[in-house]
Amino acid sequence: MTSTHRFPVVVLISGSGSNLQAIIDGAKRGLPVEIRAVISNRPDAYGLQRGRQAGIETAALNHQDHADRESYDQALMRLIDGFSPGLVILAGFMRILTPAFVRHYAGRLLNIHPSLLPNYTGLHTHQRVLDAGDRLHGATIHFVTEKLDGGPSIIQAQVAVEAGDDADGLAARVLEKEHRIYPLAIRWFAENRLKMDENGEVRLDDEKLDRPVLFRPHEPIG
Ligand code: NHR
Ligand code: GAR
Repeated sequence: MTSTHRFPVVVLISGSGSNLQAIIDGAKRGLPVEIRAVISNRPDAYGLQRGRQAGIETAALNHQDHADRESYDQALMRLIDGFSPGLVILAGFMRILTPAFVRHYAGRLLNIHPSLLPNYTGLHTHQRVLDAGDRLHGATIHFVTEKLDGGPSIIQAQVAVEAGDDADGLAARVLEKEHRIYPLAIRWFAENRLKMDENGEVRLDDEKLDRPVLFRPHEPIG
């Protein structure tokens, strides 16, 4: 596929960037996106190296260099908009975004969250799932709205909690699923099959999604 058929995206990260890598690898195998830039709020994020290695433009915009969230988010918006993306992808981006930022990208801002939302919004989800004794965990792709981890969900993948799991082991199994579902949701968006309207209603192939699609690895979906 030529780059003119590819949908322009910008990916925001804070850390390892394994979800970024899944998108980079997907783009090499037909995921119809052009990653215009990888941006990190942490200058030492390993994901910036992954981006450079793939020949993608990278930038670090350190939140510590800004007086408050408003000024940081204004600078981040200017940086992102310089790449004219049709979609902004949060991939392990660890800063809460201001309402002004979220509104600016309304309907074109996705996040991956490591839990079965609406359960376990916020941080440290794996340990909290273990502490609660849950037997089912997973990951969710959702549109970002002003409500933290509260925007409408698109697709979820489930992971069984095993006896003797610790947070790191559980996180690793959840990550494997994350790497499957994020490229899928991004493909739907890039192919114009997935939309969120002004009322926060999500449509996939013109059907209203009242609950997220459940990822089933052995069935051909998408
Ligand atoms: N912003 C808005 N407005 N809405 C959402 O749904 C967002 C968001 C920004 C990020 C990702 C989210 C997650 O998937 C996300 C969703 C960071 C924090 C957090 O508390 C919480 C949720 C998420 C990301 N961050 C601390 C903060 O003060 C900083 C933590 C750190 O730097 O390690 O911003 O879980
Ligand atoms: C992923 O598990 C992602 O779901 C989670 O951070 C990890 C990033 O990994 N995101 C959050 O917790 C957002 N608050 P990665 O950098 O290897 O993609």
